Amino acid sequence: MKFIHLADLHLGKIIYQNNLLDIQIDLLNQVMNYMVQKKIDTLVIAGDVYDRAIASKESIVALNHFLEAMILHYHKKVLIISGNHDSSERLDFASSLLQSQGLYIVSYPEKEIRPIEIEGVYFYLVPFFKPSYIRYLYEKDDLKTYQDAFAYYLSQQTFVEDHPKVLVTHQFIAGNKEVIRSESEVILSVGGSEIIDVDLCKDFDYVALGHIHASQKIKYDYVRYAGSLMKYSFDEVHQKKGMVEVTIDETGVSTQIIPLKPQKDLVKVVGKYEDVLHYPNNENDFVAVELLDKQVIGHAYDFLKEKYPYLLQITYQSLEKLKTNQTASSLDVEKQSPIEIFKEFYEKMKGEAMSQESEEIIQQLLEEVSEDDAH
Ligand SMILES: [Mn+2]
Repeated sequence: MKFIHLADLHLGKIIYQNNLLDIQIDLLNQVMNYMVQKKIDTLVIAGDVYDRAIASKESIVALNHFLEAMILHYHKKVLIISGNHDSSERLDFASSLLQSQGLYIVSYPEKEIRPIEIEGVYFYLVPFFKPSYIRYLYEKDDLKTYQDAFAYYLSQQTFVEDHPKVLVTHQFIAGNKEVIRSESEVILSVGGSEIIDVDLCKDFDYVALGHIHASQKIKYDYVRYAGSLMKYSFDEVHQKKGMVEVTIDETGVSTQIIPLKPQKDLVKVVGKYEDVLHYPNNENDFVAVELLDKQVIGHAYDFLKEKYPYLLQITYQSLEKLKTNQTASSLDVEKQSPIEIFKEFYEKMKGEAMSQESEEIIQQLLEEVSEDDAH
């Protein structure tokens, strides 16, 4: 059988005041057309359907239209889990209503997963969860980390042995190599590690991941992040976005990335002001211009905006470098004595030099602190 794996749609996302919904709808239609054309009957969406917990009305309407066309018109099956950006309650709404038609939405981890069998392949849907949810679900107070909770959750399940099985999840699964991250992702765990070892899911035939926005495999060919539907931050400009076409048959599992073409792309244009003004392309794209000029050009924004109507950002490479140098020079603090650093800080904050009296107090405090340290 074949299915399409998508993730991180982030419907209704806004970048620099531009709502991306129309572009996203067009991309979803590209997915639908491809599936119709290739007679692929199952779509898996591995979380972050909406960009925010309180999704805009337009993005809810857009998703409804898409699902209606997919399920009622084309009789496709759609499997969805919620991600860390989705509100589980909102995604859960009416989820049991359309199961008979082929829409499966799981927004809370089930105590015992009920797999969905399609053409002999078993799909296990595991929506995003925090360790606290698993502690509550099984009354196990000792599950502290994401890794603990995920391992325990899987250990409580029974999986089919004699059929291919697919895990769909939205956790930060990582292997021995560094995962390519982007600014548009949100960190799952504040303090503590959110990382889960990929080897916990190595017994599946395919693992459909969501959360990380760069399309990539994790240690194994059959463990994949689909990546986001389109580029959502300027550090993603060199990433290729698309959907994963997964084939499972007697010979095993194979994947193929099918590129998606957004009506407007996110691009970075680099060069000297005079050159950038005359580059031939990208008039219709969301553009970040990085200027190589040594000096700041007055009115650059206005002129560049005429050339690139969707100009979102201008930066200067030389200024960026300067910033880095400043940070480097502030490392000199290591060579200064604590009282010198304190005096400098005081002067910066108060706009005047520290009085002799204050200096003595600080000096005394510093000595007390360093005595404490010595113990
Ligand atoms: Mn995401």
